Amino acid sequence: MFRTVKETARKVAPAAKRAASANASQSANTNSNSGYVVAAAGVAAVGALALMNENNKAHCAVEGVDMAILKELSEIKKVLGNLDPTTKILGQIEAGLAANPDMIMSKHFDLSYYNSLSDSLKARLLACCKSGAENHDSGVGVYAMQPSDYDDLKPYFDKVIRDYHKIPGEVKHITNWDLSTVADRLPEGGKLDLTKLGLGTTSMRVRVGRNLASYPLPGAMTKEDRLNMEADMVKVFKELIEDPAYGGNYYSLTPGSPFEVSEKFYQYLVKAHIMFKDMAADTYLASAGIASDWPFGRGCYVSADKGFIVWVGEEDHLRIMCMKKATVLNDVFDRLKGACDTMERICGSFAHSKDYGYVTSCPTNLGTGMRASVHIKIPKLTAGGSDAKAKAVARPLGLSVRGMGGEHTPIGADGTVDISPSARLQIQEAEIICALYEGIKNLMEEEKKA
Ligand code: ADP
Ligand code: CIR
Repeated sequence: MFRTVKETARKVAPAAKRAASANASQSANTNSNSGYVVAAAGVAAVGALALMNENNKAHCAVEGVDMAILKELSEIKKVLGNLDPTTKILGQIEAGLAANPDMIMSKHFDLSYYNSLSDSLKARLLACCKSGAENHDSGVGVYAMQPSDYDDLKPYFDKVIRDYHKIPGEVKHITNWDLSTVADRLPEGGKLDLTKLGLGTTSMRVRVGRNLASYPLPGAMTKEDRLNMEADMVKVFKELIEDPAYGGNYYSLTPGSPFEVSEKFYQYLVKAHIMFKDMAADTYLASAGIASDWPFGRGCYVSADKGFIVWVGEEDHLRIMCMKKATVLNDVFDRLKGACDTMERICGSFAHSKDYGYVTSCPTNLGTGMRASVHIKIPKLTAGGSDAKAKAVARPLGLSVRGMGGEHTPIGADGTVDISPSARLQIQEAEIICALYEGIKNLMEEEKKA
């Protein structure tokens, strides 16, 4: 990735050292020019350090760059990193690649593409990459900050998206909720009935991520944006609450809101799988700015029968979901389709990309934004309390395994897990619910064999 920088560094390391020392000794960044020199020197220093790492392995035998200079550059990099955010994040991205070569953000970060961008696009790209730069254990490490990032930074995002979603060619997403178009995958009568797979009453949930076209994505929202968006959504929920088909309540976490709930009630909602967890505790979301200003502008609407829920201010502006303990998957899927249409009619249009479908903060959710899940018990595949075997068996079936409190939480003591089809993009909504039904069938067969 940094080959260009490394080559440059060979040539410019001594000059970079002088420039950096000069700038570091000034009260740096007092004018825009010094900022550029510091950044340029810093990039060279970062490159030289990459070279040093490479050359250490080759017993430090590289012409023109001796160990003394490289050691000094290491010190310079530390100073520069503290002075200049651009230098710091470029260094973090490079270090991320060394620490975790599979991280999608750093794997596709190409310095020559970055250098070809205008200053404003450079800053936008780095803002998107900040989460992975600061969290080297990220799998993906990148979040969009504006719906337009996916188009304006397409040469970068397209690689990220195609890598994560394993799409070899051009991405062209189609939205389609119509189950009659997948009739060949439905059992006779069209019902995805879990009793036919040997299951009883099952906890089912289907959610979609949606963002309002009128606000920046959560990572770039100001506190004022968050409060204004919540106020806009309260107006939407008032309409739902007055509609006998929905009814219910809005619960806010915003201190001082007329809808504010107590900490105890919030914890009850989280435990009941109704409300989202404390985002400030999620380091990926915190680094991305998505968790900023927590808990301002956060809340959730819950319908009278508790089966239709809308989260406000989590990773996406809205997470719209239907939940039910029952046996027929069509119940939650069909209800969600109707509720999404109602929401889109009242909210105005949601952020949408002609190629990538519904726009979400995380490129992993693009397209449908849909996760359709059930809680099922697979005690044999989770014997010993580990989800490792269940995940290994589920992956080739196109399924993700999560814990009982959602992503990054432990599985149930009785072997109950949350399973959902992994695909979100270049798959249609109607296909996702079929994939869940088929996936449950296949996983139950694996459980029997285990
Ligand atoms: P998301 O599904 O929005 O990506 P999480 O994985 O964190 O986010 O899950 C959010 C909440 O939804 C968690 O409380 C999780 O336990 C709950 N949940 C997910 N699927 C189901 C289900 N089938 N039944 C009940 N709760 C569920
Ligand atoms: C990461 O990169 O690991 C986190 N930002 C979370 C990525 C989204 N979730 C996922 O891959 N299932």
